[in-house]
Amino acid sequence: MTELLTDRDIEDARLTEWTVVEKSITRIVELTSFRAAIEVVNRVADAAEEADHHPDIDIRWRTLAFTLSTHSAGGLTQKDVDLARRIDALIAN
Ligand code: HBI
Repeated sequence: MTELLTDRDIEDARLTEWTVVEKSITRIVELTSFRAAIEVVNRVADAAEEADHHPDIDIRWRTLAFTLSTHSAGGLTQKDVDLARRIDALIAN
């Protein structure tokens, strides 16, 4: 069973670009074009498949919203923190 993280754990993870929304974390990012947004989505899809952990992805023109939670645990786990960090790195590149 993947351990649920405490609020303190999430604070300590210092995911400064992410917002805690109930039992998930969300990041919204605006890219320079729709194509650029889809390129990021495809890279995140590869990372999600590698991690076997998948964000909810909302695509609105060039604005993306990623939402992470561990469905099987009913909240936030280290898997969400790890993938959030990978998404941050993909967006930064
Ligand atoms: N993605 N966000 C998220 N949360 C999960 O619990 C999850 C997932 N992707 C695949 C997955 N779980 C599998 O391990 C099965 O639990 C469905």
